[in-house]
Amino acid sequence: MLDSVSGGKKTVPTYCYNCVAGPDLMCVTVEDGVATGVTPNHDGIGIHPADGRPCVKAYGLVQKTYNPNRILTPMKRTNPKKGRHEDPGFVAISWDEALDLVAEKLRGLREAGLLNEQGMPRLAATFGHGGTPANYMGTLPCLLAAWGPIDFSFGSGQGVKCVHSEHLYGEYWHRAFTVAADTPSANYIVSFGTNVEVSGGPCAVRRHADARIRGIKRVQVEPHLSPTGACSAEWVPIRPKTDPAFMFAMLNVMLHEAPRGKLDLAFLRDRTASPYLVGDDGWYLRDEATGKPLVWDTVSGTAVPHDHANAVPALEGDFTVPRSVAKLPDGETAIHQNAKARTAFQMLVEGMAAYTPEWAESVCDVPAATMRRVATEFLDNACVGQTVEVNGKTLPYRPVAVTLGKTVNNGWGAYECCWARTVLATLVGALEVPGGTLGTTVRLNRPYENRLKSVKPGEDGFMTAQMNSTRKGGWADKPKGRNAHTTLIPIVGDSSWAQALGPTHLAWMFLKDSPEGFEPPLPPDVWIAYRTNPAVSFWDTAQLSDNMAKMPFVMCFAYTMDETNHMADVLLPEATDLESTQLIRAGGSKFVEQHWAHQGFVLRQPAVAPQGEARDFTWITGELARRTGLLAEYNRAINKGFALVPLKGEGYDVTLPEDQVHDVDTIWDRVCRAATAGATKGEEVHGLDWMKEHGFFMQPFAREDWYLHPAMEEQKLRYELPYQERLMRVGEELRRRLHEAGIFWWDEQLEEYQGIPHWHDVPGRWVKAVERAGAHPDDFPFWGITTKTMPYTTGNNAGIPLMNEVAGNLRGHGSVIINASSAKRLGIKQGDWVEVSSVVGRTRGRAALVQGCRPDTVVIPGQFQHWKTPFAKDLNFPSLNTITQMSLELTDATGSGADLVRVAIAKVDGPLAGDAP
Ligand SMILES: Nc1nc2c(c(=O)[nH]1)N[C@H]1C(S)=C(S)[C@@H](COP(=O)(O)OP(=O)(O)OC[C@H]3O[C@@H](n4cnc5c(=O)[nH]c(N)nc54)[C@H](O)[C@@H]3O)O[C@H]1N2
Ligand SMILES: Nc1nc2c(c(=O)[nH]1)N[C@H]1C(S)=C(S)[C@@H](COP(=O)(O)OP(=O)(O)OC[C@H]3O[C@@H](n4cnc5c(=O)[nH]c(N)nc54)[C@H](O)[C@@H]3O)O[C@H]1N2
Ligand code: SF4
Ligand SMILES: [Mo]
Repeated sequence: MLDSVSGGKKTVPTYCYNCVAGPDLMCVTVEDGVATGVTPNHDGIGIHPADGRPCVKAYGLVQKTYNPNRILTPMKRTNPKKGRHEDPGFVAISWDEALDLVAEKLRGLREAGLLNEQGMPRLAATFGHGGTPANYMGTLPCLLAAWGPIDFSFGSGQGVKCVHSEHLYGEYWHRAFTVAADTPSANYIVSFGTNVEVSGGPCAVRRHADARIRGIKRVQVEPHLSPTGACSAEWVPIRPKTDPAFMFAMLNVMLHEAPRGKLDLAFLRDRTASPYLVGDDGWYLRDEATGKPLVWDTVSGTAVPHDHANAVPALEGDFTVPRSVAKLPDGETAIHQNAKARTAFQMLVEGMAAYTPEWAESVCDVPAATMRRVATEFLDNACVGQTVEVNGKTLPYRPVAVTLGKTVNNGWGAYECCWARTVLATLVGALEVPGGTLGTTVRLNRPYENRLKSVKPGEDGFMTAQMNSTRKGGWADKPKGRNAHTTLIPIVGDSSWAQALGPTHLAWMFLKDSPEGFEPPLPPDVWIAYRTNPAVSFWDTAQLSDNMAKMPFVMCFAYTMDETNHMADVLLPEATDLESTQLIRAGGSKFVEQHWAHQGFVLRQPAVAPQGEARDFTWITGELARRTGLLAEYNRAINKGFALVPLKGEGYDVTLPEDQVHDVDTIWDRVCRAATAGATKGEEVHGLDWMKEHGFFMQPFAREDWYLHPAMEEQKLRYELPYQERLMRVGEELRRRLHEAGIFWWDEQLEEYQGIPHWHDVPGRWVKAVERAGAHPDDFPFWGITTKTMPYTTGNNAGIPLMNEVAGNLRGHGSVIINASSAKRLGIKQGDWVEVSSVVGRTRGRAALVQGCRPDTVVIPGQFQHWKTPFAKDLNFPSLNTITQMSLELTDATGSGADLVRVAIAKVDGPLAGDAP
């Protein structure tokens, strides 16, 4: 797009990627060098799924730029004591002094050795909010790559409390780091707490609005009526954390009440492990010669390997297999003669037999008839047997999907929910086909830009899986990072994103106490944090802040003061969203509902000059590289592609000399050229100037590439469902390894490794946690939950007044949402101050009385209760994070937890005094 310049006014195209639902296109209006407004980028019409529109949050970027509370010079701490109640005594320093100070520290680390005496990286780094900081940190990834081992163990609110189990199981089963409905083609969606009208950004909102016009039915299952519930066809107020029971009941109806013929039997037979034969001991029966799982061939009436040509495997029946072997844990095998066999599908059918809707009714507090009807509607809308043409290719058409929100797909119960959701899809063949349940992108597998390319044959007829070894000798008995991801979480793997997806709260907790048999890790010598505020976004924030104060040297890239950089030694103010340059990928299929029919690159450019002394991230990084003595390695990393794409490829070479510092525009000009040349096989090469003018470079992305199905069919692969034989074996091996090492505190987590999941009292775990803390469960009779709101992107923009102004129009903003009849019982009226307390703390806010909330649940939207962030700290808003437990017992086998806690609520006179915790 041409910058339209008239008078002193111009329109500058750029992107917003302030939340995981991005990136979205937008333009900035600039008058006489001052940003005065944000508008859609109309050049995105027909290209961007929301036709070039950003969401309300992007409109806050003008205030963000001119926020009078910005940190506009580098600063250093003068008070060596750290803690919430210590004044850091920050003083302004020059860039030279700041960069030298950091570089000297970093050089010292390199001299001492990159790993400390425990074998842990001396340098640690934390980036927040679902990986979005990467879209603002310029070439920092190149310096990180040049550095060597870095510990990404210390989490923020992102990771373990954010869609975490779904990330791990989603990628494992169908390359789905996040999971979405194929909204443009779906007719029926059951959403368990997916607040997509709020959390999905303009792309999702647009897709769902269009789908409603088409007549889609969405059933919103969640304890309080979110805006998503409000614009759904039906709201089902389920008891918190009982979602697995609801989904099990749906499975029960589909497997025990509906005629078999209503299921997609061919899909189950050919694309899943349903026909694999399971012995009485729970292991697959395998072919002796090849070790391949056996199926029962109905043509020959014999057991044959799963990939036997022309076999027609049975889904059900009683079989005896004359000779077979089983693959036991630790590489042992068992030989079976005349083994009795059931299919994996039968294991599923039997496993779900007890979970009738009548059973689930008392667990979920939802009428059995509702669950039965939802299951039946799901089945009736599935269109089993139908096909649709996509770009001339015939694909199955299954317009039904199930989606899960972040308290459902996190923490205990999340395994069961992720499993049940994916099995529901397979029963009607609605996994990864038009209209169905889809993955969006990959992060544990590669390549990131097209998840289809990560589908490759692995073990047992399934696709490859990233798995940390649990074998003797292979298992990481010594953790390589402070959250022990390779030691505790086999399924997270060990790719570049894996560590940040380990049990990142353990890294914080172990700074204080480490459990038996586990050497307490030393803190990192240097911790770097950017666009993250764990002191507000995580659980038990008071304890977390105390632990953070133990970090010996902290460097924060800082926008304003906040609760995390309060603990810093050095603050570096980078040029923010509208002031700096970066090229990123956009389009294809990405997080949430970013499904485009295009794919390419979009530029962020300085619409205005940086405020004060703020400097472009790429400039800061280059200086740090030079002063640390890593310039050549850093430039090499840029050339290799760590800024975005390799600078050399077929037919082009725009690599940079390694021995000199390059300015920001030179680097991004090369990246723009390499990106466009690489995408067009050298036919179109566009530099930074072209990109600044046009904003983005896009090419068509095939719609059929939204779906994994063709890649699975071509390679004759099966989804690893419903039975989890491999996870059972991995779990048993992990149990042995941990016990050999004297670690017994992960035993509850080990129970999660089951072939067919079964119900355990999921909500009861939070009640028990109250007891274990020495309190009486009856004293905390309510559930406390949280929810996102449209104008806020986590705690990222809590300091922007415009967002608060807009949010004032939303029910419950900055308040404690409570059911009106529960409030009446407690003598609480609209607007009264209330205190919500738990075993770890208390928080206060005004009561917002509503009908649309379960009587046993209170909701605290967003993440507030700041004590440092300017403007936000004066709002006196409550936060669930102050009162949510951070504990081992509330951690599931993937290492995640949930934003959920048992609470009491009482009327009080006013806010907490001053800086009370
Ligand atoms: N109560 C509650 N807690 C939650 C959630 C919830 O829904 N409710 N959600 C959870 C989830 S899903 C996630 S992903 C996490 C996210 O939590 P975090 O990963 O910690 O990320 P943010 O809260 O976005 O933190 C952003 C910080 O970056 C600062 N910042 C903003 N812009 C800039 C900038 O341009 N430059 C610099 N240097 N700094 C900037 C902000 O001031 C803020 O302090 O929160 C989790 N915590
Ligand atoms: N506007 C905005 N959009 C965002 C973000 C943001 O901060 N603001 N953050 C982004 C990020 S990092 C993430 S992870 C996603 C998260 O996206 P979502 O998961 O869609 O977001 P939430 O609003 O946290 O969803 C919580 C919903 O779950 C319900 N809920 C709570 N407990 C339970 C339960 O036990 N069972 C059921 N069935 N429902 C329950 C609540 O009622 C609430 O409506 O959003 C992304 N998009
Ligand atoms: S949804 Fe809004 S905040 Fe998130 S990336 Fe898009 S425009 Fe930015
Ligand atoms: Mo998140």
